[in-house]
Amino acid sequence: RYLKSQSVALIGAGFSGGQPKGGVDQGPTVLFNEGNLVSQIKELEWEVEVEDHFPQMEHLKPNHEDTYGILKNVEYTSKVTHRIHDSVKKACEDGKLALTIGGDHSIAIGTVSGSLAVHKNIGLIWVDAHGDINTPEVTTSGNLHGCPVAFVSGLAGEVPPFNTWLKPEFDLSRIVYIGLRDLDGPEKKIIRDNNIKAFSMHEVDKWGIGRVVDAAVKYLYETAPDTKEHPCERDEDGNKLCPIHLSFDVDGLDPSVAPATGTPVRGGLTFREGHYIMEALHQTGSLVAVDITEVNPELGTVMERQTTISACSTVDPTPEKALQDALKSHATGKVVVIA
Ligand code: 6HN
Ligand code: MN
Ligand code: MN
Ligand code: MN
Repeated sequence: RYLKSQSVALIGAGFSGGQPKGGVDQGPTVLFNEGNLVSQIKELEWEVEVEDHFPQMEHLKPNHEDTYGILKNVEYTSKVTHRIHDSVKKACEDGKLALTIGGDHSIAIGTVSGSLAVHKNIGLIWVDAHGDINTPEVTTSGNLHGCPVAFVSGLAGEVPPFNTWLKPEFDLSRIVYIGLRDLDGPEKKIIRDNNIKAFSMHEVDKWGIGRVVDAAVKYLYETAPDTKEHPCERDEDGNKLCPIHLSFDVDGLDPSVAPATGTPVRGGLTFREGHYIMEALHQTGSLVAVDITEVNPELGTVMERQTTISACSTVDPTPEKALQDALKSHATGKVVVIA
């Protein structure tokens, strides 16, 4: 519907400057190499064009004087997310699925603003234990991976040098959270005051992941802005539709499923709940952009790292594989991934 071909623009965004732990910059490398992401996507009959950014960014280095108030690495993160923005925007203009592999979640400043630049009525599904909506005033860590939703929506205000390129035009009525269970106090207030749609783990327990994903998609479709300038597509019955961007933080999954991540929180999504989200969103036919973030292969044991990589793969190398092969046509939902 929104894509011009079965084609993925795979964007490697191995960036760790949005938080203090090393290793998360190696996410794309291990998912491409150990996780065989490219060949797995090709097996599902998608064309893949790989764009690995970070090698070209080596001259950009963190620097302890690079701060804005309590925020750390602002100039560094601004430069990197601007490049990611340009890549995602280009992929969307070309009608390809923009699949960005992080990197910490600050990269979403680039991915969300990039897809929004092309798809004005896009809806965003944010799978995460955390809200990532801290502003420069309320963050206590100063880590930018806790702030991307505030940056793209303008809640963060004018932060140099982001304000030289970032148009903070994302409307907070266009995000739905799934999997929340660790919000900072001020984030709870921001979510309440802005009436943001959120399904925490409590709602996943209560309704089941099937109903939660249905309700999330229905909400984004029904509330999509439909203007003369940017009219919505419609289904056969005349109901509004909109493009969808999924930003998937692996810490949305339970630490037993994805232990190799910087800020794990117990009580998360199961392996199947993660895959179900991917399958169901694929079936909508409206996905235009996907981010997989916060895979940190240096955290945890070798086993834990493999468990995490496998949770992010298109095809699981366990007995479940036989079943997935049998269901292939429908398993293309996993194109992307991930858990
Ligand atoms: N993530 N709310 C905490 C902070 O530092 O602002 C944790 C953020 C985690 C961010 O997991 O993408
Ligand atoms: Mn630009
Ligand atoms: Mn996150
Ligand atoms: Mn998180």
